[in-house]
Amino acid sequence: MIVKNRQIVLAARPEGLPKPSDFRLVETPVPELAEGQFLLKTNYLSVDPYMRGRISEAKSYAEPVAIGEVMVGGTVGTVVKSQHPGYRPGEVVVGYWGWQEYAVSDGQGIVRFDTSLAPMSTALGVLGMPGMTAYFGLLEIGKPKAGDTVFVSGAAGAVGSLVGQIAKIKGCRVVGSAGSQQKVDYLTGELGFDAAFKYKDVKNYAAKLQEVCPRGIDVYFDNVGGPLTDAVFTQINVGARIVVCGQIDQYNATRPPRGPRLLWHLIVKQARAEGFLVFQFAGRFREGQQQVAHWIKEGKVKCQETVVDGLEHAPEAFIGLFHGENVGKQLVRVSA
Ligand code: NAP
Ligand code: FER
Repeated sequence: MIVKNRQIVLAARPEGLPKPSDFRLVETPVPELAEGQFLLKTNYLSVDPYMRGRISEAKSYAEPVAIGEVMVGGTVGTVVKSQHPGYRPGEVVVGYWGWQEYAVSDGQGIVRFDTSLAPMSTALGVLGMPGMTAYFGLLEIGKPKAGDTVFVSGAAGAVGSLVGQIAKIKGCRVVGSAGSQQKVDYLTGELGFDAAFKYKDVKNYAAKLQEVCPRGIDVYFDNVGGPLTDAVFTQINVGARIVVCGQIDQYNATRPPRGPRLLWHLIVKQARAEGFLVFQFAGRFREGQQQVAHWIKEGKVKCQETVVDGLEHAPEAFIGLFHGENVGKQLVRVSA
């Protein structure tokens, strides 16, 4: 006889940068379990940049979250009660039941998480969606070769920090950009980046890139877009690969950006810019997870997380992504 659920619902469609009042905490009773259902208790929920798109009007790869609906998002939790033959209390599972303390499931969209690989929080980070984005985006779209210069923007975040570490494992020279000196020191100190810079201090991005990537850029893993990305086009080598992963610089824009026309650089450098969605590699996630888990065990990959406590703080944690408040993967711990 469990009790009440706490949920965060979308209260309003944000204009520009989301605000706490665009979200609302509600209490609802947890429904009784029917045959074939089980009850999940959320341990961690994920906040991610893509959610900005899901709460705007525009239909994208999925329907937008409706006003009054529970916020979407990746979750990891524990089965606490079951009327389902396939799930027992105590099992740790990953899914997309969103920003709430409890959820009733029939198993759809639920995947077991093997806690012998790594702690359960990594199911939303290095071993989850952002981790697979870094792994397949870099290796399959970026195709780095030993000796290449790989430049990663948003380098201290969930995706970027893993991209840089994998590029190092592959024998590349790795350079990153991030929003604070603390992050820059973390990249070059803890993560073994060859160079990094604080983009917020830079006036001339092209000159800065020339300084930190004197042999040009072979692979650009783009998490941010905007003027920094514009400058990268001027610094690419023949045969370069631009991995278009994210454009967070644009996610809160209220009108379409107007930038320089840059495709000329792809012609003269016989280069490729390719967008991708992590889900196109869904059939290979097991392989990616096993490999990244192996690197963690070997000490070659570090999985930094920024954790805030309490479901009620999920909106601030989400908004914090746009202010660079996170190092590594931003998580909300909903229950221990
Ligand atoms: P994250 O990097 O952990 O968090 C977002 C970071 O973006 C912040 O920490 C902040 O760091 C930086 N940022 C915010 N506003 C910025 C701006 N205007 N210019 C430059 N940097 C800014 O997030 P993530 O989950 O790893 O995602 C990284 C990117 O990958 C996002 O663009 C996301 O949409 C994309 N993504 C794509 C896919 C796909 O399938 N294509 C999948 C997952 C993620 P600073 O302190 O450095 O500013
Ligand atoms: C993301 C940014 C964009 C992401 C997905 C998208 C899963 C997809 C956008 C679209 O289909 O329009 O970070 O992560």
